[in-house]
Amino acid sequence: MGYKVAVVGATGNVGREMMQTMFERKFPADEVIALASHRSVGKEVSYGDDQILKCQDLATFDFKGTDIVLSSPGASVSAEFSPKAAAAGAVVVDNTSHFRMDPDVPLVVPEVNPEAIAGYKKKGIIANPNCSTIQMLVALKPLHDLATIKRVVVATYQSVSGGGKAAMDELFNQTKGVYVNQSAEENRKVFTKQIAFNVIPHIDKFMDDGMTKEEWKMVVETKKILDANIEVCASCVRVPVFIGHSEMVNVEFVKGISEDEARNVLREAPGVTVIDHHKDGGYVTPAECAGEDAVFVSRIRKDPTVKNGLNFWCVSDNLRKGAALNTVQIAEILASDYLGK
Ligand code: 2RA
Repeated sequence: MGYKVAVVGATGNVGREMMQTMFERKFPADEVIALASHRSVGKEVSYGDDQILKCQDLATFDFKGTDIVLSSPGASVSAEFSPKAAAAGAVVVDNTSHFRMDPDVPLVVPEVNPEAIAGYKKKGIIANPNCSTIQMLVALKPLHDLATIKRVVVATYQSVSGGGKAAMDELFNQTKGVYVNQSAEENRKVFTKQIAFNVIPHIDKFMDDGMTKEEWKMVVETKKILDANIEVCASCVRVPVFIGHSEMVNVEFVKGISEDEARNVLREAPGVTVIDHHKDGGYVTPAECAGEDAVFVSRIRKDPTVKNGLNFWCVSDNLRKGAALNTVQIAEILASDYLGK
């Protein structure tokens, strides 16, 4: 017998990717229900190669009998409906930011802290971290085990798909517009500045200390998931790429670690693919990682300005490992190790 799974936010970028990922990985689902806001009721979404699901109304859906909810609506929608689903007996794996820092909600990257999943029993909710945190931690975990990380300085280059479908449309329309002399302003709704042929050093809202919330997430989520002693200094930047987040990561360790040791341990690490030839083209770019599951690590090299320092570049499909795949991996562990059908 398999599971009854509801996907909340089924028409969004991540919701669609969740259903695709579940199908590809043969998630043991007997029934999959697509849920969306009232205005998307009846809209069709595909599950696998040949199944079309009609979206049902999240607001009136009765979660009783649903085993697992994969949730990726807006944070305020999740704040309202995830506790309702949990109260009806489902376990919610939530991709929004709403529950991530709740001490009674585990925040999980399966390659890093799968044991934390057991904490779902407190509230019936497991949180999926932010996309930029997930890919960085998949790469940092084996390095931390080897040489203990003291401090991380990271600059991100994040694709527009992290901002949803409207953000992707904005990049597309502004790019097209440039060739027909249309001002970018005419096609600007989501971003604060032109995104086509530009980069924007601002993701999510500004906080009192000048950090953006996206940067803050990388700091606090790293502490919650990997190690509270790690200091993170993050700068998050939106770039005109459709899919795939990139990060240039500088790490300072407590113990000495050579480039080769880092490369070898990363080669063995789950979820990581090392492509690192120190020559033209010997690295992975976001255009090559779209549709892939791995976190790709390249450009591993010493930082000669500190005692135990390394730099590396990592890219990953933010809709897959940064969102849908990580959520489905959590659900897989939940199904096999905890719910036991
Ligand atoms: C972004 N971090 O890329 C968001 C998506 N979760 O905007």
